Amino acid sequence: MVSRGSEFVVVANRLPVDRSVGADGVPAWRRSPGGLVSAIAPVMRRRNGTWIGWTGAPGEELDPFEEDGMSLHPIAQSAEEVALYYEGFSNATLWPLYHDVVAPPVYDRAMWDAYVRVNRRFAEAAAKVAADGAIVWVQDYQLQLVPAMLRALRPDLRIGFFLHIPFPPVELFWQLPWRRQILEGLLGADLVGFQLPGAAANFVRLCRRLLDTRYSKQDVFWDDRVVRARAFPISVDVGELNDLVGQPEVIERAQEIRGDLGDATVLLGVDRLDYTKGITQRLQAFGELFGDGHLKPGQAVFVQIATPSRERVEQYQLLREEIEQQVGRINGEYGEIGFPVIHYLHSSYDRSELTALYLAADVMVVTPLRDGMNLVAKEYVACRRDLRGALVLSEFAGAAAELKRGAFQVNPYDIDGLKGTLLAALGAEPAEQARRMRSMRRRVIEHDVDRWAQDFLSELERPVRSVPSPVSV
Ligand code: ADQ
Repeated sequence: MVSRGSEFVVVANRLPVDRSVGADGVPAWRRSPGGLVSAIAPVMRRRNGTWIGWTGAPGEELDPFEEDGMSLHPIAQSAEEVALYYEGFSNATLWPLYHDVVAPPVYDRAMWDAYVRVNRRFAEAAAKVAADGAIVWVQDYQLQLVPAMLRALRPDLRIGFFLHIPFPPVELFWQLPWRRQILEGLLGADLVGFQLPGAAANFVRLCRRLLDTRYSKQDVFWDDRVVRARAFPISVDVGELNDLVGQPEVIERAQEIRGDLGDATVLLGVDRLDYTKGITQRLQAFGELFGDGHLKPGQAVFVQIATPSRERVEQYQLLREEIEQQVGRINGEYGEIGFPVIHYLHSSYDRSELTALYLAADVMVVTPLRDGMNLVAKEYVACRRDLRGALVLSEFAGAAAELKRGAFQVNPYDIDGLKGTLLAALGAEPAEQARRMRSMRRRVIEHDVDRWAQDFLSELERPVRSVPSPVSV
C-alpha cells in the first residue's frame, strides 16, 4: 500500500526529471531545466512533497522513487493515451482553442474520453499520496478535470490549480463541446490561478454565463464553496541566470558566437517550434527589410532557434516545413556567400548555451500571436546585467503587461509595423537601450519565479471567508 503521507503534492503532466545516460552509459535521471521545477523543488524538499507526473515514455510503468530530494510518483500512459489525451485533446484541441484559435481545434470524442480517463488516473494517485488536509497544486491545461475529481475523492484537501497558457474569452470557449465539464473540473479547486487578470475575469464570466453560479468580481460560489480566481504572472529563476551570466565559459562562448557571425548586428529568436509563437511573421518582416534595401547581408543576421516540439501532431509538422521553406527562400533571395541572413537551428540547448546566445544578441525578437506569459522575454532581460540589447515584444504575450515600458512593442499580425519596430530596435542608442532595460530588469528581478510560487501558495493557504448568503451578492 502506498503511504498516505505527503503534506504537499504537485500534479503535472510531466515529472520534473528527464532520463539521461551518464558517461558510464548507465541511465540516470536529471532534473528538467526550467523555472517551474527550480521554483517548486525547494518547496517540495521543505514540505516533504511528492510530484505526480508522467516520465515521457509511453507504456512505461514505474514504482515511486526518490530523486534530487523529491519523491516522484510516475503515472503510466499507454501509447494510445499519449496519442489521444496528450497529442490529441491537450495539444490539438485545448492548445489551439486557448490560443485564440490561431489553428483550428480538433473536436474528437475519443480524444475527450482519453482526457477524462487519464485525468482520473492523476486524481486517484493524488488522492492516495496526499496526507490529511494536504496542499495539492495541479498544473496546466492537460489536467483541468483533476481538481473536481480529486475533491470528490478527498474533500479534506486544499487544492490549487495554475493555468500556464491563456484562458480564452467566452465567445471562443463556447465552441468546446465539453465546456461545462472543463469548468466544473476547474471549480473543484479552492484557487484557480492564471497568468493575467484578464484570463481570471474570462473564467469568472464564463462560470456566470454557463453555470449560472453566484459570483463576485474575483470569486465564484460553487457547491457551497468559494472558488477564487486570481492572476499570478509567472517568471524566471533570476538567481540561476545571474550565476550563468557571470561564468567565464558563458562569456567566452557569447564572444565566440559573435565572432562567428562577423560584424553583423545579431537578432535572436528562441522558441519551441509552435504556431502560436509568430516565427513566420518575424522572419517575413526581417526578410522584407533586405528586399526594401533597409538592411544588407553582413550588416544584420537573424539567429532563430526552434526547439523541436510535439513532432507527432500534424499542425507542428506542417509548420516545420513552412518555416524551413521560408528560411531557404529568404536566404536564397537575399543571402550572399559567407553571409546568410538567417541562421536556423532546429535543436534544444542547455541553459549555458542559451545564456550565451542571450548575451550575444543585440535584439531579442519575441513575437507570439498569443502566449500565456513567454519566459524567453524575461530570460533575456534577466541576463542583460550590462543594460545592453533591445527586446521586441508582441502585445499578445502575457509578458507585455509587465514589460511594456521597456520593450519595443509590436502587433505581429502587422508586418509593416513589425518591420518599423525591428528597425527602431536596431537603431536604439546605448542610452535608450539602458533606460529601457533598466525598467524591465527592475520588474523581473523583483518578481522572479520564487515570488510567483510563494504568492500562489500563500493565497492558497489563506483562510477563506464562507459563501455569502444570496441576498448579499
Ligand atoms: P512555452 O510555450 O514553452 O511555455 P516559454 O514561456 O517561452 O514558452 O518557455 C519556454 C522555455 O523553454 C524557456 O525557458 C526557454 O529558455 C526554453 N527553451 C526554448 N527554446 C529552447 C532550446 N532550443 N533549448 C533549450 N531550452 C529552450 C508555457 C506557456 C508560456 C508560459 C510558460 C510558463 O506557453 O506562455 O510562459 O509555459 O508558464
